Amino acid sequence: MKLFTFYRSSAAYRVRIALNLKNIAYESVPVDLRAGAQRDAHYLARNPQGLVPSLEDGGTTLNQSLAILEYLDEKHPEPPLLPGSALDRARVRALALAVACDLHPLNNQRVLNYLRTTLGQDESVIDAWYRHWIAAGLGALEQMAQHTSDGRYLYGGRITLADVCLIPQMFNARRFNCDLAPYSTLRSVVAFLETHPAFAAAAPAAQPDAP
Ligand SMILES: N[C@@H](CCC(=O)N[C@@H](CS)C(=O)NCC(=O)O)C(=O)O
Repeated sequence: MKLFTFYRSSAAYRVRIALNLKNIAYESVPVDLRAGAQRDAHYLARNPQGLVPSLEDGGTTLNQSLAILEYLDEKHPEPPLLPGSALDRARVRALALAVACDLHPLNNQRVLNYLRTTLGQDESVIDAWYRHWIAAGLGALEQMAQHTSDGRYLYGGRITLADVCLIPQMFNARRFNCDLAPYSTLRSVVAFLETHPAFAAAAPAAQPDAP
């Protein structure tokens, strides 16, 4: 498999964690988002949205990290990223989607660049935007986690899709110096999981394209 990735892309980070958890060997192909490589014609032919990650498997390319995660889980079921019952799966997906669908897209590079360039906003406005959506997203997730987490995992006493989405998002929030003090449950999960070998090897600093 080939993973088209960027070291600090949180969506790519999710897929790296899953590949590591499942012990799947892959080649990293860096796409430099700072240089706009995601908009090169070659890459757009692979991923018309101009976003990382993309995963090539057996000559076919897959896009969208959540779709890729579920594909990997179906093809390589051990260890599972989703629990056994329909109800538990729905709850895990709700946690994962709160990050991947509602929080992350608002603070994506292209959204911040649009505010900065097309709409002419200065860095203080960009920062306020970023922090606002982090606080709204993580605040709600913390409330959810207080009902579902044992302080080590977001849901159900084992690693799930929800943790795979949480850890990269918390990395991003730290990178932008967001105040994480209000999210004690989320911080506890991060502290527990970030030393796990699959998570540590997927971290931005451990990537071949990291500066
Ligand atoms: N929903 C997509 C989001 C992918 C995404 O937003 N990737 C970001 C990096 S985390 C990206 O490629 N941004 C490039 C840009 O904004 O130009 C997924 O989960 O794969």
